[in-house]
Amino acid sequence: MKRIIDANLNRGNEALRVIEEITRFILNDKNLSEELKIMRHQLSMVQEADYSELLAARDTENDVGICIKNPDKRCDIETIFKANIKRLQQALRVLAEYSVNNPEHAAAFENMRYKTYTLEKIMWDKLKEQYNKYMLENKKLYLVTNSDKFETETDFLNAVASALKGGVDILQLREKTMSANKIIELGKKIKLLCAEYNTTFIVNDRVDIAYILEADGVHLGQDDMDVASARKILGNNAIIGISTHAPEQAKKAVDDGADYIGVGPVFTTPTKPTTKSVGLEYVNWVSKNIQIPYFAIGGINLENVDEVIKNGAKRIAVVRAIINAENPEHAVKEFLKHLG
Ligand code: TZP
Ligand code: MG
Repeated sequence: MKRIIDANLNRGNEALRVIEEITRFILNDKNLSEELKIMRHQLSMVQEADYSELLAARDTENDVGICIKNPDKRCDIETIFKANIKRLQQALRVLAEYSVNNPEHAAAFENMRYKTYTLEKIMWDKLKEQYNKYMLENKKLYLVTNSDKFETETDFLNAVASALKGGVDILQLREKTMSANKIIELGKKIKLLCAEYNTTFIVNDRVDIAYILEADGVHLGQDDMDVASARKILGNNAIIGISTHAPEQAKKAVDDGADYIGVGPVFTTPTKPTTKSVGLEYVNWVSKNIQIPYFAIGGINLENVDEVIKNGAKRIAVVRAIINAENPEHAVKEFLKHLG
């Protein structure tokens, strides 16, 4: 029992320290930082009081749980935060359960655990507010879905999961022929998958559905709702992207406050048959003239992606070359190699 208490006091303290650093150095939030510091001191006090007994019970070499890591998980502030707040809650829960001989401690641990749930929400909202847009900077590969070619929903979801596993940075739910209700049902499942792989989740066209699904943002076409109205509905933290096909549209999207733009179709594509391709010249123009992130899109595959990159693109969006690939995970990894 002492060994469990010792391990979880350490776990809790370490997780608290990691979270505290986020409040201090990233969110610059003095109050939150203080609150976490107090909690850390409370845990340290328990540790201090029982120090020699806890140390005597320690047996790190024989701890079978040590060094279990998930190499597939990405490593950004969001992930670090989520992992450590969960670690903290688990540690507190274990401490409460195993403090049967000390009801006072058990109650204090439970109290702290409840506090962490409120903290989690507050910190998450703050991180989102501060980081959503910054995080876009580091996102390079954007998968736009199309389930048309799949016989069953399960096959489609498996392909999506495989792509997410490969490391897609953003996923857009784009289902042009589905009813709103079907998109919502499918969207709930896709959102869960995105959460599992920590992938940004965007809804195509429909601000109402993005709102209902609490997506990270919405992608709008030239004939969809304007950016200001979409922001009014989705809030300031939502990521709003706009499809553009010409310099004037790109400039307007920036003026309107879009967070990113789509640039395409670079090549003709059956996925968007009615829109004329804009060619690599437009990619080149945007690279030189537009300061917000942009994703080149349309007919991009592993054979021609280098050409797109040569014209200045740092980010690309893809439908068929990923979702219809025999092995989406592998296709994603190959794209990521090109994007560096
Ligand atoms: N917008 C411009 S091109 C396009 C969209 C949604 C479709 C791109 O599809 P694919 O299969 O990658 O060519
Ligand atoms: Mg659209």
